[in-house]
Amino acid sequence: MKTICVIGLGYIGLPTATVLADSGHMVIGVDVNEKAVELINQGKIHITEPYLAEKVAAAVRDGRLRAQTVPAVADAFILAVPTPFTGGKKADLSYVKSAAKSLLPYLRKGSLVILESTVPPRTTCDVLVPLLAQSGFKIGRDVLVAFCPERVLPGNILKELVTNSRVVGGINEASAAAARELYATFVKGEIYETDATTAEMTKLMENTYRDVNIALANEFAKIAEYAGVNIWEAIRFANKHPRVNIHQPGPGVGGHCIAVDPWFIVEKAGGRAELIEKARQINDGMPRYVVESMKKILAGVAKPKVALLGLTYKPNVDDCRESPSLKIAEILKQEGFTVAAYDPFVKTKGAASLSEALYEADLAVLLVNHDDFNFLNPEKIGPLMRQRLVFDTRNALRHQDWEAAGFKVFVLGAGQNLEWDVKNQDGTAYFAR
Ligand code: SAJ
Repeated sequence: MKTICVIGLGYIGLPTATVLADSGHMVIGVDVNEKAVELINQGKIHITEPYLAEKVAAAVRDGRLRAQTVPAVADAFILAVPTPFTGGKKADLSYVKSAAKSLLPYLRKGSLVILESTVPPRTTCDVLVPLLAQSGFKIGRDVLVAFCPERVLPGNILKELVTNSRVVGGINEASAAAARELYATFVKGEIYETDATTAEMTKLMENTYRDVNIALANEFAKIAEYAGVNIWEAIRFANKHPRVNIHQPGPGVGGHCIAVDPWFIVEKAGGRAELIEKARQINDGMPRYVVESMKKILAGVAKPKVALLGLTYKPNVDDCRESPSLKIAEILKQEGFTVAAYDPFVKTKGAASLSEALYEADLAVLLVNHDDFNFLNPEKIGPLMRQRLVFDTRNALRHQDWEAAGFKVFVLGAGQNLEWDVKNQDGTAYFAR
């Protein structure tokens, strides 16, 4: 049993704190947000993540987790603070720096400091270590330091924290070994030891791999529209190949990880990250592309009203950070559309109800495939709308049901309606659907 101070009680820090408490450690959670600290000490939470509320309540009740606004003396410190952008798509390390400074008075001989926040390569060695050295301790001998990235999927964090494998990157072997010992108390997956910079790069490569793959899917979707192919079908078939795993196209990439982390590589790559940068641009361009598609669907409609279904960055979460839906809403408003939006997970933005959003709309657009939207009933929705037009950017709706209810269905990446109609004036259908 160790005393562990987790600095930053957000989407990563708070679940990590509860899992550590669950494994028998004494955990002190630290956050500058007084409201969050107060809530946690009452056994409540300020974010949404399945099973987290119960876990926090139990850990606080058992006296294994308490929250406060300043660090305390501990055997290990885990830094899980945000690393957003500064202007110019560069990593803002100010939270990492202030967290590191805040723990200086509490370091003791034998302390272990672990950085979990995603950072550009070399940050642990070039930024964190010099800061910690201000304590007067010999870093790497008296105080051990490691970079141990989280790789959990929002929506499934508590499970993945335990089952995923971990990469622990020490500034030296003693640091990596100490970090491994700590994670081994709750991680059931493999734990791989390496150096801190390799671990930083590994984390960034994981999310960049996904971003580039999604960009490829989005590019395929645009080409499919042009060529009269249904991309969803084509990807499904291509992925039957044993060594192919094309991702899913969509209205863009959101969230605080995949849409951000590739830029941390670009920042340090000295112009070598050409594909990575291009992929970011392609994914960032998708909201505009989706709006252009809507404009084609609604060509000739006076003062169109669009109902956006889904505001979060991905299904079944309440997180709207970097959400493509918000960008789409913004562009539509700039273009003079009347925009309504509904999201069952977001009560603070958009319409209060689905029917309010759809009322007298000319086009319904599915942007996020929340499970709740499986229950959309086109028979009921049709009479609410001014026109029966639906645009599915996730290929998630049951299109036959919508067609049966009198809707004209448009699907992102399905080349039956959009570019194809525009490009082919001879009236010949490329292939019947
Ligand atoms: N998306 C697509 N097409 C796809 C997959 C995703 O358009 O085929 C979009 C989603 O709609 C969403 C965005 O990408 O807007 C990102 O969603 P996600 O579910 O892929 O990932 P995140 O951002 O929730 O979590 C990622 C995960 N990284 C990887 O899968 C490599 C997670 O394991 C990381 O821990 C997390 O980033 C993080 O914290 O870095």
